[in-house]
Amino acid sequence: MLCPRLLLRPKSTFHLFNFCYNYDYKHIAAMAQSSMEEISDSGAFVRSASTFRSWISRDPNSQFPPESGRYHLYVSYACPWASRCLAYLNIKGLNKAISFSAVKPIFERTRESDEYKGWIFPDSDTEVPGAEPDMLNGAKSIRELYEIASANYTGKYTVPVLWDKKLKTIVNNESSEIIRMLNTEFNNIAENSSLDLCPADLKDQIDSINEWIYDSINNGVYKCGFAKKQEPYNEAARQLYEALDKCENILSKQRYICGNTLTEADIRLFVTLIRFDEVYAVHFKCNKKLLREYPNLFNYTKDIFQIPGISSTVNMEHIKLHYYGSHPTINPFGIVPLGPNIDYSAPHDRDRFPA
Ligand SMILES: N[C@@H](CCC(=O)N[C@@H](CS)C(=O)NCC(=O)O)C(=O)O
Repeated sequence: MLCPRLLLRPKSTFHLFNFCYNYDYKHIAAMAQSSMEEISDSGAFVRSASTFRSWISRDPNSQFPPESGRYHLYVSYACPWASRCLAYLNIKGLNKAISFSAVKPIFERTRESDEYKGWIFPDSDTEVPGAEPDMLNGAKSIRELYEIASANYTGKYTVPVLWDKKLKTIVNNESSEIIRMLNTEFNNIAENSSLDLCPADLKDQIDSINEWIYDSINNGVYKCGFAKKQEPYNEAARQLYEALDKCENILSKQRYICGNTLTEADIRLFVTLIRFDEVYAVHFKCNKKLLREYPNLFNYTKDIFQIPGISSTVNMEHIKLHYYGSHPTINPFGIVPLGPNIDYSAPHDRDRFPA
């Protein structure tokens, strides 16, 4: 049975994760090695909480101070959660201070002794353009990194992973927290330190917008795609389109989702929108309406894509190969659809609003 506390309005998605984790969802979370296994008895996808939750902080007593060259971000270009961290590295001007590398796009067996398929590093730089071997730890998979960080780890082997080269451990694997750290804690090092994507006067508004956008859109597309019964799919799709309509309405009146200033909420929304027509519309059955049928959302997506530093975080080849190639229960033959190949660098009309 699905956690009855889900029926209550949670204060934040973080609380929602923990309520579920602490209640009858525990048995699912404890066993799940991969998101696709996180299915409740009612057939709904229920994502479990991330495990490593330490903070890089300028606090003098911090175990993880913000030192240049100390941290590494492991990502997949396919993953929206990892891509938002990558977007922050670029727009905050942190690429010299924090290194990153990307895994191969399609899940593969990580070990001969069991069946788990997950993120794998290539053997060479040339095997899959964009993906790199793990030069730091010589790991063959993201799973191995989790095992270096915690010998008894049982849980999902997800990206992003924010890695501490000095202590050889995972600092944090929760993207919503990683982006907050990148926004504030490296400002002595960041080339674009004046950019504040979560200013104090907008924080409450950003938090409350993030909450419904996460639940209905970012995670909502996964709830549509991973549902194993019709009813949870119907409900997730209903909520998804209600939220997209709401965004379309907001964006008909202002340039960005929190007003006329770019904020964290835009980066978080963007990573889902950019994947929408190419992947989610087909693979996750989010086809009631396409992104390009929403004039404001579509132009907004182009607008964010064209911010310097964002387009290089969008590797559509990896994105399509991953989703269509890594979920055999959804797409058994791994066929990657040809289209629609949207050009997000084409002109947009968002300059009609003051920025
Ligand atoms: N809460 C995490 C979610 C990360 C996540 O689910 N990543 C997916 C890729 S999009 C993953 O690595 N999945 C691996 C698996 O399910 O085995 C975050 O936002 O950082």
